[in-house]
Amino acid sequence: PAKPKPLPDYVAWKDAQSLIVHSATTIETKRSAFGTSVITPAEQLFIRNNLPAPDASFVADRNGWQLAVEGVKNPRKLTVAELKTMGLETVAMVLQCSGNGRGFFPHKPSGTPWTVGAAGCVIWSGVPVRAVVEALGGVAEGMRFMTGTGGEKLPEGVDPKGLVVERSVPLKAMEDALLAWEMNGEPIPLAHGGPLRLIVPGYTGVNNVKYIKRLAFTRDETEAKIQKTGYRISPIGVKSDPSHPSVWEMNVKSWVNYPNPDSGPVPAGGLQIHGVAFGGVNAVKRVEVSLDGGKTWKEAKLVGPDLGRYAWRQFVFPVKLKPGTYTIASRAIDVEGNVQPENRLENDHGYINNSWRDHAVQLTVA
Ligand code: MSS
Repeated sequence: PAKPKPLPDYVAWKDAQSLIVHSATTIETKRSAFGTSVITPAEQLFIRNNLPAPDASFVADRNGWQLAVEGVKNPRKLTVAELKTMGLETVAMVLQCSGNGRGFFPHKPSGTPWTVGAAGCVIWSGVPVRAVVEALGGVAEGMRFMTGTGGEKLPEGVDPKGLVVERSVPLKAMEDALLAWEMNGEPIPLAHGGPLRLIVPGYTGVNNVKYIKRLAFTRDETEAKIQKTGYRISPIGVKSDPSHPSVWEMNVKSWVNYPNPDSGPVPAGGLQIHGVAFGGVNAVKRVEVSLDGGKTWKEAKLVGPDLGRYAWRQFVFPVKLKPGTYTIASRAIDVEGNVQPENRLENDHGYINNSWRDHAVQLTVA
């Protein structure tokens, strides 16, 4: 096997053993590294940057970081210090890249071939966007989207629209959105968007804009390339354009973390199959496990703390297995009755894969 790539400097503090370095800006958590205590430690959390990560000057004065709020009755700039006086909420949330599971698409879409590890469940603290909007007189009339702009310095001489990480989500997403400065009990690491990040619970990774410098309520979606033609669901072979649906809300999904492709053959006897399940914007209701590739299913046990509708649940399925080979799959059902499907939604860029068949694992019991 190829020698694993070392961690790039800006994330040298991460746990190399738990990670797969695809590139300096795309780093995945190993399936075998996900534990069973719900929260993903920062050291193990995946990284995805569309632009190179900014330098440490961004977090030199965290409280002095400025956010411009526009599209409200009284637009103004606010520092993080001011935001901290305006409200405080905490949310546990699955942060998942739109392309998580892309590695299972047989047409080999361009982009990182993530399997399960472009995801984690993390806790964010910050001020509710609602509270900020209220303090600034409310959303201006006719606005339909909430648009966040990443603070990366863009190279000169190029059209900023082509590069800027700027995403629009439907206005209703504002209800549970946060402007967060803390993750898992610490100031948000620069690599994960400190000093200030827009958190849109239930929406895929790209909508959670790091180092946010502008929050605007807008009539239309941004013209930025990452929104206009990027992160849309188009048929295989068809270039995405604004007529294709944007990647916004996550869908119901689960996968088994143990056993996994790294765990190898296990001896006959008792085994605790475990994994994670989440419903995107809905809480997950139950999880079923199959040992025979989806022919028969039995209900798994949800274990560990329930950290709310946006977090994932751990599930456990205790079994006693005789020697043989097994195809172990899990299937989540959310509170709205949405069932994780057998098959992926085929699409050119390989987004939002929640197929239980793709995520199944082979196990040999000796
Ligand atoms: N933000 C910014 N500012 N920049 C960039 O690049 N990216 C995205 C988000 N945000 C970005 C941002 C993506 S795309 C993702 S996933 C996320 O982020 C990730 O996160 P972390 O923290 O993990 O790295 Mo896909 O859908």
